[in-house]
Amino acid sequence: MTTIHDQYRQTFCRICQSAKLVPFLDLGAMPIPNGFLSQSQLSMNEARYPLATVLCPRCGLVQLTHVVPAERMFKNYLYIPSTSRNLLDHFKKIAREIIDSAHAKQGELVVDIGSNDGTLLSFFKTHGMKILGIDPAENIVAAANENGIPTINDYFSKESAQRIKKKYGKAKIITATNVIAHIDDIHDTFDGIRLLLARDGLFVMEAPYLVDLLKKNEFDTIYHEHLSYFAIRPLTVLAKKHKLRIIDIYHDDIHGGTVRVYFVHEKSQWRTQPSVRRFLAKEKILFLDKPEPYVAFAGRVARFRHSLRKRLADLKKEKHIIAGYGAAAKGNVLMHSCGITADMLDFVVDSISYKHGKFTPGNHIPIYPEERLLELMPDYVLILAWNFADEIIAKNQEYRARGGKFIVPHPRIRIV
Ligand code: JHZ
Repeated sequence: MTTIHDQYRQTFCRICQSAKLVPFLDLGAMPIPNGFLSQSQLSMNEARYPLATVLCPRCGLVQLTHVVPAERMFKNYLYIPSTSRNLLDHFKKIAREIIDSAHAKQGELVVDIGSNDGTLLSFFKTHGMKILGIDPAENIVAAANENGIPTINDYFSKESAQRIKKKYGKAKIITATNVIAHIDDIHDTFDGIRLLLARDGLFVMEAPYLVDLLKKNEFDTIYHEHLSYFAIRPLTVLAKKHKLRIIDIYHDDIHGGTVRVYFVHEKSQWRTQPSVRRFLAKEKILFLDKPEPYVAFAGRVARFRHSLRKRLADLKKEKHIIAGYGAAAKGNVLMHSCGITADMLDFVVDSISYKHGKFTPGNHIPIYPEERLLELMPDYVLILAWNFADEIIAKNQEYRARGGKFIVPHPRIRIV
């Protein structure tokens, strides 16, 4: 049964307030993708929310049409980054790089917005920085504090930034990885960043890059938590509105293609690097503020949805056992939008212990620890956490040696 409630429709662009928003993809109503269920919740009515996107041609921001209240999505959160070797290496690398770029000295303050279990901050700590996290997820913040990562259980806002500034002083470095896209009132967040950032400080955000999303058909990274899908141009508009300036940009393969964007106070001494001009020029050539690339993308998505469903249905007709790997939020979007039900996918394995014994939202597929893969030996494994496909395949050589096959959905469906 479909009930849609307590979300609201976005009628103005989140960054530039333009009312002219162009729709281009509608994936239909579905449960929030991190809304994993316990056995006792299976019989309850699950709320479903629309999942559709629009482009703002004025500033170039791609955004969702509907906003689900943050309280519903982030208060009790089951996602933690620290179970991926790749992510740990990535965070270790960027902590070092950011410290070097900021010319930060030991003991200066680093604040991480949406700090989750404190993985990124732990690397700043090993370099002798003073650290502070802020995150709304009660369950995860408790664990972070127990593990020696001082973390405030709150949303980052102008108001909480004011409190942090009063108690800890200004921050030399502020980081925000995979969280700015999750925030509805982005102007309040940027007001807070401006207020808390030291005069010569660096604010570094990471977010999935819109160009990768379009190019590699990563439509399943579109979900309720991700309210915005960033290219650089809309970020320059946002920075300007808050008297900040983008000075450097890096691209990484993590999460299917991510940009790391360095912001400083507009009037500070920092020199703007050529990378900024390069990214903006590339985006211009791709016509990212015009509807055409998005219409083409929507067409590719429709074809993909049909073909993945058909592939799995054919395998099922041949009586194969199929499992999913990685109970990722994006995996739930993939399953819903392709119509993959519990009679097509027998179970999902995942490395995060919080998810074990739970069921995927909407289609109610049981989630087991990764170790059960060899015990149950499905014929095929659909990699739902496809952004970690290489890591997952590499650590499951025994499954392959015994004849098991992986299905990798992106950038095109292939069997390994
Ligand atoms: P993963 C999250 O999305 C949530 P999700 C969030 N909204 C966001 O913005 C993006 O990240 C970036 C499992 N796994 O990271 C762990 C294994 O089982 O792609 C996770 O449940 N074995 C903040 O949820 C899932 O896969 C492994 O070896 O789409 C991966 O989820 C590895 C590496 C992962 O994010």
